[in-house]
Amino acid sequence: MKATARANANIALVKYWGKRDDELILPMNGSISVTLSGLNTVTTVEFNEKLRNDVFVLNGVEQKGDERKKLGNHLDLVREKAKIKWNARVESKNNFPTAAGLASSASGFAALSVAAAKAAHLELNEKELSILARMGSGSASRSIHGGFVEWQKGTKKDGSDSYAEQIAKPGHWENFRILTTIVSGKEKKVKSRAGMKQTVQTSPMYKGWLETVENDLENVRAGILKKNFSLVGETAEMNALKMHSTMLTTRPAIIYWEPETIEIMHAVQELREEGTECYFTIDAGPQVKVLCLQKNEAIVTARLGEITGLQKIVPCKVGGKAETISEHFF
Ligand code: 2P0
Repeated sequence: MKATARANANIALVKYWGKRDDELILPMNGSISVTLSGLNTVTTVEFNEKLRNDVFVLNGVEQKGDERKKLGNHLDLVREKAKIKWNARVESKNNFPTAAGLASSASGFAALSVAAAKAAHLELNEKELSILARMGSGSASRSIHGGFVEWQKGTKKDGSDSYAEQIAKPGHWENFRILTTIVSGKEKKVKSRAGMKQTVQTSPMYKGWLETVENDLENVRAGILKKNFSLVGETAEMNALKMHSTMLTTRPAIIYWEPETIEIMHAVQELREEGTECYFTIDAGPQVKVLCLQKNEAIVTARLGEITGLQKIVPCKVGGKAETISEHFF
């Protein structure tokens, strides 16, 4: 009862920030993302009757405490569905820094869900996999799919209508690029889960966020289908700034930006003023993702490369869906 899956990270163009149900992980608003090629998590799961407890090894380090508990809770969902009681050994590797705002939980729970379901011989369709991944981490619901993806917030109490669906296939927009910058490999101070809860409870800006997000979803959805880069980029950049203004006005304030984060934002604005179209978006961390088209990739990369403190630029195309693979870690 062993299986391995690989899932890509995703970056939201319209963000998920805030839950209406903490237990089932149901969001306050819908979100749209693009799946990233090359930034992935690979996870092997084996259910084994000889194991006395679940074992979780992440990037070569055995996890205890909260991380193992979260994993165990997620495996329980699979064990319940499959009617099995066995514990599992799980080994997982990210090819990018964990918990630095590069959505490791999205690719992590998507890969875990696909691998665990297969190892338990569950035949789940993509909707069921997205719901399962969502219950591990909200953004993971989107990493089940490739291409451009929308996670419907849903309205039902049981969460059965809150899952992600593909808006457009990876091949739909071949020249769309996401340049992921890495300015700090440090673990962030405020995890998304705690941060978004505080925001919903205390930010006076949160009401404005909810009032405008539907319009952002419409614009980004339409922009993707028409391949209107300006519409997608402008809306995504403003949506990220709106989310960060709710974070900044949370009590206590959540400031994810580092000096380099702001330098990159300025560089993107300058590039635009000079006629090179590009836009930024930022998640719950200091990393900036710069959106551009292939024709401008070299010029944007060169400008970002001049910023000291910027450790790495990872260029990504639109990536594919989560899938099982045949090589296992053990
Ligand atoms: C997103 N983020 O849409 C937003 C933008 C961060 C900022 O989804 O509590 O790790 O596990 O559901 O999915 C990060 O939050 O939070 C996130 P949980 P998750 O990508």
